[in-house]
Amino acid sequence: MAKFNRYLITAALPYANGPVHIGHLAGCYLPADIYVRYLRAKKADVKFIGGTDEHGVPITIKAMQENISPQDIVDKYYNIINESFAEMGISFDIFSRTSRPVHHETAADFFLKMYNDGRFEEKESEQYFDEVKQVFLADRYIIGTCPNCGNEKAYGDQCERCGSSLSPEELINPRSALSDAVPVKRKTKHWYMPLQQYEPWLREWLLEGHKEWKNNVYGQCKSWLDNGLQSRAMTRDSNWGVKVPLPNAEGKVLYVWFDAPIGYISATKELTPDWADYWCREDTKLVHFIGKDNIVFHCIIFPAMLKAHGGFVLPENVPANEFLNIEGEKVSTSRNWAVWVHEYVKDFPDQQDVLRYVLCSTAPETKDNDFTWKDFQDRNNNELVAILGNFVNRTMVLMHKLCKGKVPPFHTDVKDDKDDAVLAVLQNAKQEIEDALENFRFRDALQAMMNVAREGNRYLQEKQPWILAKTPELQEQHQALIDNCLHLCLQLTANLAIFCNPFLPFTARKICHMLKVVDRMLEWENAGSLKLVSVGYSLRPPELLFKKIEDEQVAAQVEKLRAGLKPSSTANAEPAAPAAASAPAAPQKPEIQFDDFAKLDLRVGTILQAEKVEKADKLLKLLVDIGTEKRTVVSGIAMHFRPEEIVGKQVTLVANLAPRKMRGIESQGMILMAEDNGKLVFVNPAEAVSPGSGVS
Ligand code: B3M
Ligand code: ZN
Repeated sequence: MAKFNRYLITAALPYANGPVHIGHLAGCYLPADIYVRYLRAKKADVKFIGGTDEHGVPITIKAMQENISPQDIVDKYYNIINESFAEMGISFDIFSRTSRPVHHETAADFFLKMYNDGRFEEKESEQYFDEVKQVFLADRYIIGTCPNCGNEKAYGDQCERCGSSLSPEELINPRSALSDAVPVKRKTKHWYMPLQQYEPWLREWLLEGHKEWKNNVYGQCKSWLDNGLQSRAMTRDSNWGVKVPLPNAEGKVLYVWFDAPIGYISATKELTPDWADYWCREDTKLVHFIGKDNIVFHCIIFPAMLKAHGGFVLPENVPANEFLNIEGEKVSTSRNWAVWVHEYVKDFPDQQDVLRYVLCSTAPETKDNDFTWKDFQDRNNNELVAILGNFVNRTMVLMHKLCKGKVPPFHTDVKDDKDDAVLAVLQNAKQEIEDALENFRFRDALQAMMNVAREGNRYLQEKQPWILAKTPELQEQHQALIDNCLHLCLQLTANLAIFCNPFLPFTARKICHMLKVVDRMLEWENAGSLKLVSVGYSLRPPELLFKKIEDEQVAAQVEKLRAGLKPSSTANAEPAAPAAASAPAAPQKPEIQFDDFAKLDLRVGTILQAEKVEKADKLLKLLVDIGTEKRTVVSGIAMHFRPEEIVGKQVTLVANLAPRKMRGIESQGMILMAEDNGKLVFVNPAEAVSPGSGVS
């Protein structure tokens, strides 16, 4: 810790081609903000850098789809994104844009320095060109038949059916994803960074030097390095982006993944004339918060660029999160399967901390995780309302009732073991929260904070000051004990404000308001103190910190999700953003023997009836004809199909799976489904067969 005198914290720059959803928040913006708020409370010298990524194919594609200029696209979404973050309390010191002149200049200079130092290879190659749209087709903007599995919709960088990594040249019958035209080959020149030259250095710096990085991050980096690095083009043919600052480079721009991370530097420049203190001094701790699809760029390519350029600090950590799914399915922006932040803040005004709490509690820190509206409601009602809100409210109400609205004194002569125990809880919590936050274990830190409120409730329950004050006579007799209990509960409440501040900044401020203390009380050095509210001080009336979320609100959100779902028809499918140099496909399961396979009894069946299962959003109850009999099957596909549209369809059934009760209905088998990026498709024979036909 002592090694660092200042902190530079970055959160990935979202593409300005759409609004942000809760997966973005959970993936990197919320953890980054929690970390930064904690550092600020510790009075650390910290800058929190953000902004939008406004270049690259994701932007130009969106512009073509909406038939407006790229500039209009980025202007529109910059505003929406910026506002969403502000509303959620993501406290950037600056939220910049890569389209600003300071960035174009910074990125061009960075490139030029590397160019002058001989860091690039200049290579001419033939690439596919769309004559209709007049653009070169990189990566995902070219579609064709996969040479390995025959999938007719494989992309130029990857086949999503068989997972193989491809180059555009390998596709059979290539077509432009933009115009459907058959592309032609054209010669084009680009500047490549020979990443393989940085491999020994990367191994030493990262694999040897940063074994403390999260397993998911370290593992991905190791596998990239073990697979061997190759030269990678750092320029593209396009009119949208940072122009390549060389003569005769008309129509060439910097590759978006070259310019975007430099955006962190440009934004710092825009923020402060002291930017170089943060970027160039060894005692700065640089931390990049990102989602898992950005790992290779932040852990391998950008560090190699920084190294090649020279003079900059390198990231000290890159605590990337995995993905957050929604209601059991992958987020898909093209299918509109997402909870949008700008809509959440409208639907749940003044409840930003609820979302912050839920997303932090279920943060995909080590593996993908699921967000469900039911869980959102449960965590609000059973944790925020019932534990934290309840403790603070009881404390305030009782203090007003039994101590005349003033902070009561603490009488050491009647102090007991229970008082000591609650004090110990406070001290331990401080340490626990610090340790967890400093090691990017945000869920654990949040739990430790909530434990303080839990213990507070337990303490109140043990002391029962309302019983001690049952009659005026009793109260008079017990006033010292009552005072002690509420004095400690008030100090605990003030400490809870400090502890919850990084996670729940709006709540922390509400507590400060009730206690009539200024925000400065929230400084971390005050944590653990028993002198946060002064004896005799009169406090404001209690106000509820959280309110119950009703079943109807949750049902409305689930309905909204389902109603907004767009079919993923391939005709107007939006090409996904170029994958992070093709993310590794799901690993194959361990090998099995033929005998293992032969145990499965697979049969084709026809769906005779389908209906929704009451009170189960995801389930459909099906009646399936398998020739010899009719089976009832409960299947988790209700989010994907309306019952009436699947009656009559043929499906493949695992007929010998042990029956299982779901929502009181016995399910007698399982239906096979293929999953394509969150979309489910029945696995059925290529032509109709008689029900009961075996599959082997
Ligand atoms: N815009 C990718 C993304 O939004 C990219 C991040 C840039 S961080 C420098 O996931
Ligand atoms: Zn394939």
